[in-house]
Amino acid sequence: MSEKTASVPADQVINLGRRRLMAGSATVIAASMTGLAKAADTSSAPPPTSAGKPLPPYVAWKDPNAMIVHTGNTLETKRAAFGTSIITPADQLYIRNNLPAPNVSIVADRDAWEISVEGVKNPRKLTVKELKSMGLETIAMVLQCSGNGRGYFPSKPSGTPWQVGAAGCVIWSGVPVRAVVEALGGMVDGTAYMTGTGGEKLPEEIDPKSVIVERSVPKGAMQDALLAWEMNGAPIPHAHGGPLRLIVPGYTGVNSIKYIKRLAFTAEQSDAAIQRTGYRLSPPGQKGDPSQPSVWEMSAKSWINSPATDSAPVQAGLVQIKGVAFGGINAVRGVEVSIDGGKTWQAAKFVGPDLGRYAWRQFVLPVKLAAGTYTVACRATDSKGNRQPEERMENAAGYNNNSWRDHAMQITVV
Ligand SMILES: Nc1nc2c(c(=O)[nH]1)N[C@H]1C(S)=C(S)[C@@H](COP(=O)(O)O)O[C@H]1N2
Ligand SMILES: [Mo]
Repeated sequence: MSEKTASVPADQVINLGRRRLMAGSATVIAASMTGLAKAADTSSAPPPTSAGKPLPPYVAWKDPNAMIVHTGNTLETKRAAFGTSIITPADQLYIRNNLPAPNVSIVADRDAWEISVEGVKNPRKLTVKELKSMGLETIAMVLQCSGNGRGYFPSKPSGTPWQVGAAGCVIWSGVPVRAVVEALGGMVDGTAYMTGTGGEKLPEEIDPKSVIVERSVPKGAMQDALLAWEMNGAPIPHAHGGPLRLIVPGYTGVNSIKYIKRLAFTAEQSDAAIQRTGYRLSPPGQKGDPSQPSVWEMSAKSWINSPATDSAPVQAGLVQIKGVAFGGINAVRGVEVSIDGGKTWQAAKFVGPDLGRYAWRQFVLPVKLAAGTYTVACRATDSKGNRQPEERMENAAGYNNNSWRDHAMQITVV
């Protein structure tokens, strides 16, 4: 990886990689295009989203009214589209690809997909079919891009300016990683990290370490991690990482590797750019480097979805203020709402079932509002008493924004 690319956040490094790839490797591109074309219903062009840009063909099955299409590889859910169901339906879930997805032919025979498990006493390849015989667990989890909320950074970091919608709450089913590790004799001595590698085809003419999607997390994250083949009760869509995805609950999205082909227990973190210099909490103006914290665990966060600024004006009277709250690595304990820009707060009530530590909860606060303009905000508290902060933590790439002030909204009541 060159000095020049080392200074930009991972989102951009990878885009740069793709540009190089497009310039240099017609075969790889042609191969990935074939995949896209096959995935698409080519008989009719996808309808444009209400934001304008049409859905890319490989996700033409998404709900065009729910999505904001930033680019072909970055789609977010509209704030007003998050309903009151706890679970985000597949057709409304955001998409973030650091590299073009592998050919869709990889889901033709899902059970045949192989993963290489390394750094255990008896390393070996396992098919999805074999994994299915080794255990089963289901977990509801907030999948959230590290850059969700980047759009509120006044410093305008490079990368997608996500607002709230690079997140969803999804149910995953698969085998617990700890069951696989146990079946293969346990981790080798000296393991400190769990490293997952994505199954994308890499361009041939550039250093694979500069583009490969390979992330390491502390080995303790293994306890609740899954190798999942099902999302919301159906085989994981190819676009969301089918046939097999590593799920690391409580960690930001980048750590949950799609189409995983290798899971390794390692003494060191991966030396891939996405781990070494990408996804680091660098001080503003500084390059990412391995001495800075990696973007791993998520913290308490919440936002209001309704009334939303992008929906119709609100009628005076009793208004139900609704939103989602989650604790990240810890369970969410409570959430408060303010209608005066954070001067005073009232406890909101959770609605619907509690799907566990890593899920979000829907909340509601009924308030009587007279005509006027209000700044509504919310702040979550996790089970350890950590409260969502007023201010974002400034960092060069715009990661981990959980500032309640940034997520506050002005609503007009008529
Ligand atoms: N193999 C692979 N895994 C990946 C990525 C990727 O580009 N390739 N992107 C990561 C990032 S940055 C995020 S936020 C999530 C997005 O998951 P989704 O597209 O299913 O919403 O996947 C993560 N896992
Ligand atoms: Mo991400």
